[in-house]
Amino acid sequence: MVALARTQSFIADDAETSAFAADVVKGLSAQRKRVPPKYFYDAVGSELFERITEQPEYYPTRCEMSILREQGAEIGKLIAPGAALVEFGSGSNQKARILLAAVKDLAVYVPVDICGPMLEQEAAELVPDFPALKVRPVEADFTQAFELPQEARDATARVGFFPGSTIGNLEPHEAASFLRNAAKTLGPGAKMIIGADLVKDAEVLNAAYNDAAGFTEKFNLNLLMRINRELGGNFDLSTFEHHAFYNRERQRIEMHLASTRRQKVKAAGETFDFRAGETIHTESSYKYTADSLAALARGVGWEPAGVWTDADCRFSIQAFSL
Ligand code: AVJ
Repeated sequence: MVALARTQSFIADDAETSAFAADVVKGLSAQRKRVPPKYFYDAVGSELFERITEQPEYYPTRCEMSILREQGAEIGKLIAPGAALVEFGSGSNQKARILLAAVKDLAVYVPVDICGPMLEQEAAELVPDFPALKVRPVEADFTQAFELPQEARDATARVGFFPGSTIGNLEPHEAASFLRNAAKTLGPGAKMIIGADLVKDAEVLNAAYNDAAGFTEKFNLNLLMRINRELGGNFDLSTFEHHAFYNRERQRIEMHLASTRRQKVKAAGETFDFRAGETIHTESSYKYTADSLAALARGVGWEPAGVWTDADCRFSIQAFSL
C-alpha cells in the first residue's frame, strides 16, 4: 500500500465536460475554427503524446531530458533546502524525477495537472522511488492562479517547474498571464524553471511535428474522436487531414485538422459547416530564444536567473526569479 494524500481537485467531472462543450462550440463557431490544445490530453491522447516523445524526429523531450541529466545539479542549486517544488502541467513526472534526484531536502513536491487519473497514477508511482518525499498532487487548470497545499505554503521557499515546452502552447499574452498567475500562486521570492523549445531551422521543426510513424497525426485526430465520444459529435475522421507546419513569422508550429470536403458536422448539440480545405487550428507550439522568453518574463516581473541548453542548442531550460 502506498501512503498518498488524496488529490486536491478543483475540477468536477461534469464541469469539465461542459467547459469542453463550451470551448468546442465557441471554437467551431469562430471565423477561423479552433479548439484549445489542452483538450488533446484525455487518456488516449496522453498515451499518444508519450508515443510521440519516443519518435526519432521529435527531439524536444530527449533534449530536455539530457539537459536535466547533465546539468540537473547546477539547475537544482536554485532549489533551496526545505523548498517546495510545484510542477505546472506535470503529465508523466519523468522530468521532475531527474530534478528530484538532484535536490536534497525538498519539503514537498506538488504536481499540478488537469488530467486527474494520470496525476494520481504518476504520483503513486513516485512514492516508492522517493520514500522520504511528500507528494501533494493538485488537479487544476494551471493557467489560472490556485491555492497551494498547506505543506507548500509552509515551505522555506517555492520553486515553479514548467518543463516540456508547455509554455509554447500558450499564446504570448497567455504565457505572460500564466507567469503573472504563477507569481501569485508561488508568492514573493519564488523562482521558476521553464523548459522552452528554441527557434531553429524549419526542416527540423516540421519533421518533429510530422513523424513518419504517424503518431502526431493520430494525436491530432484523437481530438475529433474525443468530441465524438464526449460531446455526441459525428466527425468522420476519414474526411480530416493532419496539417503541421512552422510559421516562421510568428515563430510557432501550427497544427490543423483540414476538412477534405465541404460538409456539416454535429457536436455538442450544434451543427457546423466546413468548406473544402477549411481547417480547425488545434495547436500552436511557440518557439523561443533566451532573449524572447526573458523579454516576456520581465514584462510580468520575473528576472532571468540562468539558461541551460543541450549540445546542439535545440532546447533550453531557463530560470527566473521574482
Ligand atoms: C507538449 C506542447 C510541448 O508542442 O511539442 C507534440 C505537444 N504537439 N506534438 C509540443 C505536441 C504535437 C508538445 N507540447
